[in-house]
Amino acid sequence: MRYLTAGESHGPQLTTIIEGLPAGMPLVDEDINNELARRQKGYGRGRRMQIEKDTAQILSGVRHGFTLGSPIALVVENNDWKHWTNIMGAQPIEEEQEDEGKRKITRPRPGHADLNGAIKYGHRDMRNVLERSSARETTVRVAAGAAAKKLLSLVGIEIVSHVTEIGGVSANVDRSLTLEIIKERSEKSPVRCTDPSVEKEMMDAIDSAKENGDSIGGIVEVIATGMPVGVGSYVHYDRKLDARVAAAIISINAFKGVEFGIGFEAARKPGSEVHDEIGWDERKGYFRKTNRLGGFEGGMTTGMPIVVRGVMKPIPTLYKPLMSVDIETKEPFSASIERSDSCAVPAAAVVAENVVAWELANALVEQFYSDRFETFLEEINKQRQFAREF
Ligand code: EPS
Repeated sequence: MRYLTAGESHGPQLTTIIEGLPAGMPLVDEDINNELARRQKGYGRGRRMQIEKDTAQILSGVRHGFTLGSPIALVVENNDWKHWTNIMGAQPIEEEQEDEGKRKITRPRPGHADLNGAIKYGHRDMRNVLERSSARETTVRVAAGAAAKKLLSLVGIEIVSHVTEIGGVSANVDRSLTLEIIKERSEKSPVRCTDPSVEKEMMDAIDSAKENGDSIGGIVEVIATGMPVGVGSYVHYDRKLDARVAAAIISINAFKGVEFGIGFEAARKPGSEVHDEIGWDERKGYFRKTNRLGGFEGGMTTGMPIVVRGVMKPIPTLYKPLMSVDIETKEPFSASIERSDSCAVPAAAVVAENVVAWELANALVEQFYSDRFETFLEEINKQRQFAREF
């Protein structure tokens, strides 16, 4: 499967074209819109989220609620576009309108794509970079992921996400919680956290960052259950599924690190406390007695839950800006102040969940016959049975 996204943050719309979902798979607007609504929530977001009410239109590839096998085009309109038609329009503008009409940016914000992107493409107006590097783009990544998530749910794979840390406030992650409870608690929580005892502290941390004109980051965790054993590859570096999942996480705006299972803790422990002992039982077949490796061995799924965490840095757009250099005058200046969120970690958890869903679905589609949905499902179930009886 593949998808491409297009769209500027304050342009008319965001678009994605998805290719490779099996034909005959049920897919309706709500499957996508539910995910889009989840992504818009979360304590710490700025005013933009009050302007937008993200809904996707399915413009191709689906007929009467089922995929056709042809590319699926999804479009999400930007409500904010109406305030930006002059600034972001595709038509040339008169020279005398240039300054006012462009809202030109010449002061790059440290930590953003502004300066490197401007040098890369030769943009003297860094709005040309900012508009596309904005995390607004994650809207349609979630839309694409939502279609993948639908595929996963239809083949018995559940995926959830939650926030484990915000601005140095850590949740006590209870590993005995069921997926259902993680989902229920995180969905109810304004910070998508399963531990109610730290929720307020996380919100206070966001409030104080906002008061100080600052921003804070955090850690999100995605858990997926029900993947068949042996999806991915130990044979080819570019088909190792853990590597693809890691790349998907790091590709989310502002993500700087990723770990599976006990993750970086593995560096501090002996092998006997890192690897998961293998067991067998008649009903389940092979299983691991623990899941410290987070569902992957040798680039392939073990059949245990996939547990992956990503770290998001604080959003670099600050009301208390850091020093930068104006690219016109080369004089030191405070970086441009743009409207922003003080914390987008709860929303980023939903993004992470959906981009991971995409990678898992993609690996399944690649590994199993996938032209017709029904046969695809049968093949996956055959593999599950094969692994149980092996
Ligand atoms: C973002 C800046 C803000 C965020 C935006 C990401 O947008 P604006 O520039 O319009 O205030 O709200 O996130 C979204 C619009 C979104 O949908 O998540 C940035 O610079 O990355």
